[in-house]
Amino acid sequence: MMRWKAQLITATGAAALALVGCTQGVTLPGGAAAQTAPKSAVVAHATGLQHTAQPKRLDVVAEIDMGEFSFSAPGVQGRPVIKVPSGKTVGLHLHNEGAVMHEIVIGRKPVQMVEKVVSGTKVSVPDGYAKALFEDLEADVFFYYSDTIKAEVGGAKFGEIEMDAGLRDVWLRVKFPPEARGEWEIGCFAEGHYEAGMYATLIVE
Ligand SMILES: [Cu+2]
Repeated sequence: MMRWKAQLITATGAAALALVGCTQGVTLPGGAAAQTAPKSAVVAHATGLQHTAQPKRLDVVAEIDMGEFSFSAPGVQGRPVIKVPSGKTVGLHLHNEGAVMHEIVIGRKPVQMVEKVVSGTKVSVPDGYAKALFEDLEADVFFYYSDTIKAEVGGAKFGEIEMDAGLRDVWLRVKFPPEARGEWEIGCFAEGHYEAGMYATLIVE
């Protein structure tokens, strides 16, 4: 893992120099984190790591970072409201910037509650959404291990993606249909995370 990190920093450091000026950042109405997809994206994340690899054929890129215990977006203060267009090919770029595992679930509220026994006491805890976006909608999922090595799952339907600490450069490539328009919530339902405030808003326009 340490070797991988060192390689990534070296590779992105060199690439960043070459790519300065190529990123066409666009602030959408409402201060969203989406931007038009540059040829090669260079985004500074909280850890200082940058990425250069991304799937092909993206019209729009939105950054989603995870940490303890919130979702964030580079350059956005506080809990982000991420706006993406329907009918275009969107790249959702997922970074776990934290020290523990986080998961990402995108769904329509309300949040579903389940009964669990914690320390001998029965409690009601959040456990996902009434409807998860990618249970019906296909996305291509990319796991980048370096700028040039990746795994890709095409046409995937899923409920959640779990990302260990240190796992960055996971991408979802998706075209939102008109019926997906409206407000969604992005949540992490690892134990205690949602209650701690680990959620954000995704609006498909
Ligand atoms: Cu979490």
